Amino acid sequence: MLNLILFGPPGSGKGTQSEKLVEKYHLIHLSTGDLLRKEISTKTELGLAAQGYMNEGKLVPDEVVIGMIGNCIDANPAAKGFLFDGFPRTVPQAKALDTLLSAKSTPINTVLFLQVNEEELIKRLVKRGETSGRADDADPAIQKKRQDVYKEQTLPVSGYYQQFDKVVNVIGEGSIDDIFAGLSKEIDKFN
Ligand code: B4P
Repeated sequence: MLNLILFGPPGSGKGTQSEKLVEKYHLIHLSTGDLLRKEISTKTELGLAAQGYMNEGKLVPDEVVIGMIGNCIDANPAAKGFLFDGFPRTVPQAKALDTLLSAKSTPINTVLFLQVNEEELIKRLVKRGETSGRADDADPAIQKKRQDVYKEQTLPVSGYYQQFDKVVNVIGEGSIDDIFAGLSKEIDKFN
Protein backbone atom coordinates (compact mmCIF):
# COMPACT_ATOMS: atom_id res chain seq x y z
CA MET A 1 0.00 0.00 0.00
CA LEU A 2 1.04 3.58 -0.59
CA ASN A 3 -0.19 6.02 2.06
CA LEU A 4 0.59 9.69 1.53
CA ILE A 5 -0.16 12.87 3.44
CA LEU A 6 -0.32 16.08 1.44
CA PHE A 7 0.49 18.79 3.94
CA GLY A 8 0.59 22.58 3.81
CA PRO A 9 -1.15 25.80 4.84
CA PRO A 10 -4.66 26.78 3.67
CA GLY A 11 -4.44 27.65 -0.01
CA SER A 12 -1.18 25.77 -0.62
CA GLY A 13 -2.85 23.70 -3.35
CA LYS A 14 -3.53 20.44 -1.52
CA GLY A 15 -6.94 19.99 -3.15
CA THR A 16 -5.63 21.00 -6.58
CA GLN A 17 -2.69 18.58 -6.52
CA SER A 18 -4.67 15.76 -4.85
CA GLU A 19 -7.00 15.48 -7.83
CA LYS A 20 -4.04 14.83 -10.12
CA LEU A 21 -2.20 12.52 -7.71
CA VAL A 22 -5.13 10.17 -7.04
CA GLU A 23 -5.63 9.74 -10.77
CA LYS A 24 -1.96 8.97 -11.43
CA TYR A 25 -1.34 6.66 -8.46
CA HIS A 26 -4.84 5.11 -8.12
CA LEU A 27 -5.22 6.13 -4.50
CA ILE A 28 -8.36 6.79 -2.48
CA HIS A 29 -8.62 10.55 -1.90
CA LEU A 30 -9.58 11.44 1.68
CA SER A 31 -10.07 15.19 1.98
CA THR A 32 -11.55 16.17 5.33
CA GLY A 33 -12.46 19.59 3.89
CA ASP A 34 -14.46 17.97 1.06
CA LEU A 35 -16.04 15.41 3.39
CA LEU A 36 -17.12 18.15 5.81
CA ARG A 37 -18.51 20.35 3.00
CA LYS A 38 -20.54 17.35 1.76
CA GLU A 39 -21.97 16.85 5.27
CA ILE A 40 -22.89 20.56 5.35
CA SER A 41 -24.56 20.54 1.94
CA THR A 42 -26.69 17.51 2.86
CA LYS A 43 -27.49 19.11 6.24
CA THR A 44 -26.51 16.11 8.36
CA GLU A 45 -26.16 16.46 12.12
CA LEU A 46 -22.37 16.29 11.72
CA GLY A 47 -22.47 18.96 8.99
CA LEU A 48 -24.57 21.31 11.08
CA ALA A 49 -22.13 20.93 13.98
CA ALA A 50 -19.09 21.51 11.73
CA GLN A 51 -20.46 24.51 9.82
CA GLY A 52 -20.02 27.06 12.61
CA TYR A 53 -16.37 26.16 13.14
CA MET A 54 -15.53 26.23 9.44
CA ASN A 55 -17.29 29.53 8.76
CA GLU A 56 -15.20 31.13 11.50
CA GLY A 57 -11.93 29.71 10.15
CA LYS A 58 -11.55 27.38 13.13
CA LEU A 59 -10.80 23.65 13.11
CA VAL A 60 -13.64 21.19 13.56
CA PRO A 61 -13.17 19.14 16.80
CA ASP A 62 -10.71 16.25 16.52
CA GLU A 63 -13.18 13.51 17.46
CA VAL A 64 -15.47 14.50 14.58
CA VAL A 65 -12.82 14.35 11.84
CA ILE A 66 -11.10 11.27 13.28
CA GLY A 67 -14.41 9.37 13.30
CA MET A 68 -15.09 10.45 9.73
CA ILE A 69 -11.65 9.29 8.50
CA GLY A 70 -11.94 5.99 10.38
CA ASN A 71 -15.25 5.28 8.62
CA CYS A 72 -13.73 6.07 5.21
CA ILE A 73 -10.72 3.81 5.76
CA ASP A 74 -13.04 0.97 6.82
CA ALA A 75 -15.25 1.56 3.79
CA ASN A 76 -12.32 0.96 1.40
CA PRO A 77 -10.82 -2.44 2.35
CA ALA A 78 -9.47 -3.07 -1.17
CA ALA A 79 -7.70 0.32 -1.51
CA LYS A 80 -4.20 0.35 -3.07
CA GLY A 81 -3.45 3.27 -0.78
CA PHE A 82 -4.81 6.53 0.60
CA LEU A 83 -4.00 10.17 -0.07
CA PHE A 84 -4.80 12.19 3.04
CA ASP A 85 -5.53 15.82 2.08
CA GLY A 86 -6.07 18.34 4.87
CA PHE A 87 -5.74 15.60 7.49
CA PRO A 88 -4.15 15.34 10.03
CA ARG A 89 -4.42 19.00 11.06
CA THR A 90 -3.51 18.56 14.74
CA VAL A 91 -1.05 16.31 16.60
CA PRO A 92 -3.90 14.31 18.24
CA GLN A 93 -5.28 13.68 14.71
CA ALA A 94 -1.82 12.46 13.59
CA LYS A 95 -1.59 10.06 16.54
CA ALA A 96 -5.12 8.78 15.87
CA LEU A 97 -4.21 8.18 12.22
CA ASP A 98 -1.18 6.13 13.28
CA THR A 99 -3.47 3.98 15.43
CA LEU A 100 -6.01 3.53 12.61
CA LEU A 101 -3.30 2.54 10.13
CA SER A 102 -1.38 0.28 12.49
CA ALA A 103 -4.60 -1.72 12.93
CA LYS A 104 -4.26 -2.36 9.18
CA SER A 105 -0.46 -2.91 9.39
CA THR A 106 0.10 -0.17 6.82
CA PRO A 107 2.01 2.96 7.84
CA ILE A 108 2.26 6.46 6.33
CA ASN A 109 5.03 6.32 3.72
CA THR A 110 5.71 10.03 3.41
CA VAL A 111 4.43 13.51 4.24
CA LEU A 112 4.70 15.87 1.26
CA PHE A 113 4.91 19.42 2.59
CA LEU A 114 3.96 22.09 0.02
CA GLN A 115 6.07 25.22 0.53
CA VAL A 116 4.26 28.47 -0.35
CA ASN A 117 4.93 31.94 1.07
CA GLU A 118 2.16 33.74 2.97
CA GLU A 119 1.69 36.57 0.47
CA GLU A 120 1.01 34.04 -2.32
CA LEU A 121 -1.39 32.07 -0.08
CA ILE A 122 -3.51 35.14 0.63
CA LYS A 123 -3.50 36.08 -3.06
CA ARG A 124 -4.76 32.61 -4.04
CA LEU A 125 -7.47 32.52 -1.38
CA VAL A 126 -8.76 35.99 -2.29
CA LYS A 127 -9.01 34.80 -5.90
CA ARG A 128 -10.71 31.53 -4.90
CA GLY A 129 -13.14 33.60 -2.77
CA GLU A 130 -14.38 35.36 -5.90
CA THR A 131 -15.80 32.11 -7.28
CA SER A 132 -15.93 29.36 -4.65
CA GLY A 133 -18.98 30.51 -2.70
CA ARG A 134 -17.19 29.27 0.43
CA ALA A 135 -17.99 31.36 3.51
CA ASP A 136 -14.47 30.73 4.85
CA ASP A 137 -12.98 32.30 1.69
CA ALA A 138 -15.12 35.42 1.58
CA ASP A 139 -13.75 37.44 4.47
CA PRO A 140 -10.09 38.54 4.83
CA ALA A 141 -10.40 38.41 8.63
CA ILE A 142 -11.43 34.74 8.45
CA GLN A 143 -8.59 33.98 6.06
CA LYS A 144 -6.17 35.56 8.52
CA LYS A 145 -7.72 33.46 11.30
CA ARG A 146 -7.18 30.30 9.21
CA GLN A 147 -3.50 31.12 8.70
CA ASP A 148 -3.12 31.76 12.47
CA VAL A 149 -4.87 28.48 13.33
CA TYR A 150 -2.55 26.73 10.88
CA LYS A 151 0.56 28.12 12.58
CA GLU A 152 -0.67 27.31 16.09
CA GLN A 153 -2.34 23.92 15.64
CA THR A 154 -1.35 22.40 12.30
CA LEU A 155 2.33 23.29 11.79
CA PRO A 156 3.30 21.13 14.83
CA VAL A 157 2.04 18.11 12.84
CA SER A 158 5.11 18.45 10.57
CA GLY A 159 7.33 18.27 13.71
CA TYR A 160 5.49 15.12 14.77
CA TYR A 161 6.35 13.36 11.47
CA GLN A 162 9.87 14.83 11.31
CA GLN A 163 10.82 12.77 14.36
CA PHE A 164 10.16 9.69 12.17
CA ASP A 165 12.02 11.23 9.20
CA LYS A 166 8.89 11.22 7.07
CA VAL A 167 8.66 14.85 5.90
CA VAL A 168 9.75 15.96 2.43
CA ASN A 169 9.53 19.64 1.43
CA VAL A 170 8.21 20.22 -2.09
CA ILE A 171 8.09 23.55 -3.94
CA GLY A 172 4.43 24.68 -3.96
CA GLU A 173 4.83 27.82 -6.10
CA GLY A 174 4.94 27.97 -9.88
CA SER A 175 2.81 26.14 -12.42
CA ILE A 176 0.43 23.39 -11.27
CA ASP A 177 2.21 20.93 -13.62
CA ASP A 178 5.68 21.76 -12.27
CA ILE A 179 4.50 21.31 -8.69
CA PHE A 180 2.86 18.01 -9.68
CA ALA A 181 6.16 16.86 -11.23
CA GLY A 182 7.99 17.70 -7.98
CA LEU A 183 5.47 15.69 -5.94
CA SER A 184 5.56 12.75 -8.38
CA LYS A 185 9.37 12.61 -8.19
CA GLU A 186 9.16 12.10 -4.42
CA ILE A 187 6.32 9.57 -4.60
CA ASP A 188 8.10 7.51 -7.26
CA LYS A 189 10.82 6.76 -4.71
CA PHE A 190 8.25 4.53 -2.95
CA ASN A 191 6.95 2.74 -6.05
P1 B4P B 1 -9.64 22.46 3.22
O1 B4P B 1 -10.81 22.11 2.42
O2 B4P B 1 -8.69 21.36 3.60
O3 B4P B 1 -8.92 23.49 2.26
P2 B4P B 1 -7.83 24.59 2.15
O4 B4P B 1 -6.80 24.38 3.20
O5 B4P B 1 -8.60 25.85 2.14
O6 B4P B 1 -7.15 24.59 0.71
P3 B4P B 1 -6.10 23.76 -0.17
O7 B4P B 1 -4.73 23.72 0.40
O8 B4P B 1 -6.74 22.43 -0.50
O9 B4P B 1 -5.96 24.66 -1.45
P4 B4P B 1 -6.53 24.62 -2.94
O10 B4P B 1 -6.04 23.45 -3.71
O11 B4P B 1 -8.04 24.79 -2.89
O12 B4P B 1 -10.10 23.14 4.63
C1 B4P B 1 -11.25 23.96 4.83
C2 B4P B 1 -11.71 24.00 6.31
O13 B4P B 1 -12.26 22.72 6.70
C3 B4P B 1 -10.66 24.27 7.40
O14 B4P B 1 -10.39 25.64 7.59
C4 B4P B 1 -11.34 23.63 8.66
O15 B4P B 1 -12.31 24.47 9.22
C5 B4P B 1 -12.04 22.42 8.10
N1 B4P B 1 -11.20 21.20 8.18
C6 B4P B 1 -10.71 20.50 7.11
N2 B4P B 1 -9.97 19.45 7.53
C7 B4P B 1 -9.98 19.49 8.91
C8 B4P B 1 -9.37 18.68 9.92
N3 B4P B 1 -8.59 17.63 9.60
N4 B4P B 1 -9.57 19.02 11.21
C9 B4P B 1 -10.33 20.05 11.55
N5 B4P B 1 -10.95 20.87 10.65
C10 B4P B 1 -10.77 20.59 9.33
O16 B4P B 1 -5.86 25.90 -3.56
C11 B4P B 1 -6.21 27.20 -3.15
C12 B4P B 1 -6.41 28.10 -4.35
O17 B4P B 1 -5.15 28.28 -5.03
C13 B4P B 1 -7.35 27.54 -5.40
O18 B4P B 1 -8.18 28.58 -5.87
C14 B4P B 1 -6.45 27.04 -6.53
O19 B4P B 1 -7.05 27.15 -7.79
C15 B4P B 1 -5.26 27.97 -6.41
N6 B4P B 1 -3.99 27.33 -6.77
C16 B4P B 1 -3.63 26.05 -6.50
N7 B4P B 1 -2.39 25.82 -6.98
C17 B4P B 1 -1.96 27.00 -7.55
C18 B4P B 1 -0.76 27.40 -8.22
N8 B4P B 1 0.25 26.56 -8.41
N9 B4P B 1 -0.67 28.68 -8.65
C19 B4P B 1 -1.69 29.55 -8.47
N10 B4P B 1 -2.86 29.22 -7.86
C20 B4P B 1 -2.99 27.96 -7.42
